[in-house]
Amino acid sequence: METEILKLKQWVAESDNIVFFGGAGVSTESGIPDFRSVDGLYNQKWKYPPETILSHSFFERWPEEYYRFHREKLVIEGVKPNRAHLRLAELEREGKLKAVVTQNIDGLHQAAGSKNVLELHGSILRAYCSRCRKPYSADAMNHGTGVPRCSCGGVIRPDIVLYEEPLDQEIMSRALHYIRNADMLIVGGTSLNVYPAAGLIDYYRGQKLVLVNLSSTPYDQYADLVIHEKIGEVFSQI
Ligand code: CNA
Repeated sequence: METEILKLKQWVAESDNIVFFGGAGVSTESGIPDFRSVDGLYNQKWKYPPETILSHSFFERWPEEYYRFHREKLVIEGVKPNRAHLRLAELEREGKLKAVVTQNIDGLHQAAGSKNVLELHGSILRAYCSRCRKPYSADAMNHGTGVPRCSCGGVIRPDIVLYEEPLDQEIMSRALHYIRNADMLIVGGTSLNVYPAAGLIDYYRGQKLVLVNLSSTPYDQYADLVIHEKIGEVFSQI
């Protein structure tokens, strides 16, 4: 595996137009469980599967149950960016990395110092009223009990894309633009199972598609370099 990491290091040194596309696996080393690993949210006990609770219709129908799950499973106190987030921010400062496209909703790339972060699925650090769209601080939503309500009576919701909801088209097209023009695309910590986000990597046209993921993905066969290691450990060596 050392040879692969050395190759990645060399490619990063040679490139000045890198785009990173990542998912929940980028934050597991910060202590946030992903969905599909053995200790991920899909394998933990809850009344309903996470994709049911995190859906638009469930939120509309059972906001109390949604918020119980949200506060217990999505909000984790004291999390900090790990070596993958920090190195990505550094690569941006060095002028090598042009954008981070993420499926994560935890805000850790920005906490690490990354500026150009395209959040395909939104962020639990922002909230707004589902009726009048007035913005709210995420604090009231992420802490406390019960369903947070707006002064208009509407339910305050997280600024995340729930299942059954469309992605923000402007963010999607910006992500597509960066990926299409990248000379190197590093894909990390994602099972590449969630569409349409995962389909974005089909737009990459270069010769340096790198996958850094603990388990294999449907895209392993198309990649120019595959590293099945922890992403924080890999990024601390490049
Ligand atoms: P996923 O389907 O749970 O896949 C995560 C992948 O990461 C798996 O293939 C793991 O093998 C791999 N992995 C786990 N830890 C590491 C590690 N340390 N190094 C390298 N690889 C690792 O998650 P996806 O992101 O693919 O699925 C998309 C969903 C998950 C998005 O809608 C996210 O919003 C959602 N999600 C986000 C967070 C977060 O914001 N931190 C947490 C949990 C789920």
